[in-house]
Amino acid sequence: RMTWNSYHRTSDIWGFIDYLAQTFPDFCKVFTIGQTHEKRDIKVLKISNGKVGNKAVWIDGGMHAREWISPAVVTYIINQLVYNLDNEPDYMQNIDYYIAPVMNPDGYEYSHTIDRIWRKNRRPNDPTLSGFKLCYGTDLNRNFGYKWGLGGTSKDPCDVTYGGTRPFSELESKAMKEFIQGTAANWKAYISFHSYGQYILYPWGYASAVTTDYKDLQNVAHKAGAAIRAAGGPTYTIGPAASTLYPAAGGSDDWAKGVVRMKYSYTIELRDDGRYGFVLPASYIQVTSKEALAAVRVIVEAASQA
Ligand code: 0X9
Ligand code: ZN
Repeated sequence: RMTWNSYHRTSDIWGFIDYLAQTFPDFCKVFTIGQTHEKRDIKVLKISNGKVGNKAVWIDGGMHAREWISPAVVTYIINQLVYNLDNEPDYMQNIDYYIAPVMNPDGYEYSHTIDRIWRKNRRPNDPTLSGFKLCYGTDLNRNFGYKWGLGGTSKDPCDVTYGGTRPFSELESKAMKEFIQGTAANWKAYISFHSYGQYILYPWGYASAVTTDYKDLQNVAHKAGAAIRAAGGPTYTIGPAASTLYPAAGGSDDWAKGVVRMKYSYTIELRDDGRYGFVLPASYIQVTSKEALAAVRVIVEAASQA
């Protein structure tokens, strides 16, 4: 059973979305989009009222293993969409949601069992690339194929920001790419939940430049920030990722925007401001989820009009 008073393991989260698909087959469907190096499934839940003409929104969590608040918030959003959509505005009801709560299951499990602050996936790297030292994992948020390998990416497989040997070298990022590009959906928004720092970031992340439509993304981000505060949350810092946080190429948000052309592409860095950092106590799950849901409503409304 899913709760929002503690952090859950991957198998619980898969059990939760499989249960929803079984219980509400007209409304929920699970896609297993791939498997990890350690043979765990990577799953996406589609939630849709089936109306023709719905726009599509992608939401993911758990790309970075140690950011436990991210899968917790994403499962909260799933629960709200499945059990309370009637009480949401019309624009929330007429959307096809594709939601991947744990994009990096191997890393997430490793952070629960062995190393709480693990970030990358868990595929072993070629030791000849790092002076014959065996190092594990690629940073999935440096492995996407838009301006891959530019600033903020390491070529050393032992580093936490190692970008991989080529774009989509990793099973997780490749599965996501193939599913998104292979699905005939009218993609309008991309939301990736990370932590921590309380930011709403939009492209570009690879370098300090903005998109031609950045005003639209900025306006919606500011509305989302206001909605977070109205929900009782703190002030989230807003801006283009590279100039607001740091330049980092190969991010999923840049690929969603630059290649798939999902107009409203965001990375949301959830709580907190650094007091607990990645090790955010579970007592913060519900407040963080409520404010994240408020931000999602604003982005979905914009997507519905795009
Ligand atoms: O560095 C990242 O991947 C993200 N921050 S985190 O602390 N969660 O690791 C920020 C990514 C912002 N987007 C891009 N740089 N494309
Ligand atoms: Zn992250």
